[in-house]
Amino acid sequence: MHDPRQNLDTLLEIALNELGQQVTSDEVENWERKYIGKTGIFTQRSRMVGQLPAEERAAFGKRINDIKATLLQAYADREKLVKEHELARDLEQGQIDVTLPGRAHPVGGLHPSTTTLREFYAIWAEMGFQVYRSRDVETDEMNFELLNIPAHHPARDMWDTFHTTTPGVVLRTHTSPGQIHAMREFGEGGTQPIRVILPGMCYRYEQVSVRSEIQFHQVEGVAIGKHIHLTDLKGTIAEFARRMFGADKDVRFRSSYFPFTEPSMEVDVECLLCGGKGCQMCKYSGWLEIAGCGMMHPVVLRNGGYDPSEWSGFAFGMGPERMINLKYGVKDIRYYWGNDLRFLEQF
Ligand code: FA5
Repeated sequence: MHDPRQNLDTLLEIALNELGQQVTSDEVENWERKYIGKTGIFTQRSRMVGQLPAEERAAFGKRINDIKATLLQAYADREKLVKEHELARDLEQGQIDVTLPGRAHPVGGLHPSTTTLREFYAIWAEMGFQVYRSRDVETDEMNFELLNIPAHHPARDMWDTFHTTTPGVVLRTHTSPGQIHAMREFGEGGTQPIRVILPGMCYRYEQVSVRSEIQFHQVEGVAIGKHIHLTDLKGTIAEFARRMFGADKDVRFRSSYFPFTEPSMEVDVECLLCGGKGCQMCKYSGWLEIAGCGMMHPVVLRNGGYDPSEWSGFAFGMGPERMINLKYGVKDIRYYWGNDLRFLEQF
């Protein structure tokens, strides 16, 4: 076997040169196997140390170790460089354009009834009315009796009622029982003025049609004070209509009947579609109905704890769904609870 020291410098130069030409991780790995791996050229040389005379072995061992250290360092440097290049190339080739718009997630919106109720709250709040919520399930007494509608009264026919299995307990047919709750809660025994609106769901056992649902919202309003007159009621409602439908819209009051108000009226607003000329929506009358209202009946005031010889008040009840119909020309009230997104997404 030839001298293990032969051509060591040349070999080192060749090895380093060759390393400089390896451009992929695989090539660098092959280089490592060829020169410094288990069976690599320099490893084999170092194993041949036994063939040298004893006094020369230490010097050779040191030399070959220095060479191997140089090669190991060069190998590590090259490997790092090649890996960095490969990473940069992978990143460039496998690039994802993060600026592309993603898939849109469907986002829910507010139900048109909710939006309209909020519009109501804002308008009435500006006019000094606070929101008071009362229950959906009522006693017959609250829903009818205390509102001056005794059991025998023919006016009960105006409200087709859902009764519960508990005798005397009904789903409220209107928000008017809230009048009694509000008077009793805020009136402090009939000594304090009140201005509240009472929004909420009402239920009626009636034939479902384009105009009538078995459940719908109402917003009741109550104002009680010492000198409240019919003119206050008319002015307040007209102002509400002006803010809700626009300053150019006229309102009119027609006499009507409710057992809990005296006198009673229905409120109409000038048709939003034809401006009063007459069209299909207003059934060629030029007017659209928006509320029932009146001066609070003395019996009702008394039931709420007020002395009607000293106190007076007005009340009204509006249906937001029918109002949205008017405002947006919705032709069928059944859409509101029909769960059809094609309808709901239009608002
Ligand atoms: C009442 O319920 C009275 N409590 C209103 C009132 C309050 C008068 C205070 C005087 C003083 P009416 O039954 O007309 O009145 O209903 C009031 C409003 O509720 C209607 O104008 C309408 O907008 C709405 N409404 C009534 N029934 C339905 C229904 N089936 N579907 C949708 N909206 C309805």
